[in-house]
Amino acid sequence: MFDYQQLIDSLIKGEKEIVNNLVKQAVDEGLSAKDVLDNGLIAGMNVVGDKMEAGDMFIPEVLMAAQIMGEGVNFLKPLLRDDQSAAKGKVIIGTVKGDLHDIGKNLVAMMCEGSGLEVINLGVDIAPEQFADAAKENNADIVCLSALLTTTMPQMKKTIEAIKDNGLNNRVKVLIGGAPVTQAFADEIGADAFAADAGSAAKKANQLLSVSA
Ligand code: B1M
Repeated sequence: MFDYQQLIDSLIKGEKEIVNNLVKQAVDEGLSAKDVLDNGLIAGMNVVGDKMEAGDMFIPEVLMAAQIMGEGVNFLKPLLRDDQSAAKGKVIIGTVKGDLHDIGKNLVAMMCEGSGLEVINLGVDIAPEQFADAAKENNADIVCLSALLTTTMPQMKKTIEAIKDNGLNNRVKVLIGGAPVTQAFADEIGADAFAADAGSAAKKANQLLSVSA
């Protein structure tokens, strides 16, 4: 029986080699990549979050955990894509202006790819106009916005306005999320959808596509 707690503890302690070996061991034991992601890496990062919040972990340790998580996610990524069929739609994703958090955003990108969508990941600290330009240039169906700071959430509304100003709002749907983001906030700023986690974000993106088809 695979010991998820050992994986979580090693992620928190920044034990890169051990985490890499445990992720591989879990997959070799036949556990699904999504389970290893959800119950191991994301669960571990959520504990990191709680410890940071409680002042028990500090930025350098958090960054180390984030970097180790990224390596584990890269190992799992090819296993998460459930088919090689043509992309069902095109998604632009990024973290909003002023915000450098990308762990969750990259998980959303990966789950969307894994569900058969083509994903263009703009990175972090992305201005509203950059999102709108990328959506136009790539003829995108969906723009995904991530924010982890209450101080950067207003950039989501500015991005929705920039998309409207580019005459894209009939064609492009906006899906938002991030730890402080809520459905109520999405309704308030006129986003088309909100998702609380990466798995539901991929589902919501596919639902938005089928609605606009
Ligand atoms: Co920062 N940070 N951080 N941080 N950091 C938080 C977010 C914070 C909650 C910690 C705390 O103090 N309590 C707090 C924000 C408070 C607030 O405004 N609400 C905070 C702060 C204050 C800061 C700094 C200001 C600290 C400082 O410098 N004084 C600074 C800001 C820098 C900036 O952005 N300008 C800062 C910096 C950092 C690091 C860069 C060091 C690092 C990020 C590394 C990186 O991303 N490459 C970092 C980290 C790691 C965290 C915590 C510990 C973990 C965040 C994380 O990755 N969680 C975080 C504490 C916390 O969240 N409790 C914290 C794991 C990840 C899988 O979850 O990102 O929520 P999450 O993603 C989930 C869902 O939200 C959802 O799916 C994901 C997976 O299920 N989701 C979406 C995410 N995006 C979505 C988009 C969607 C749909 C769903 O649609 C498009």
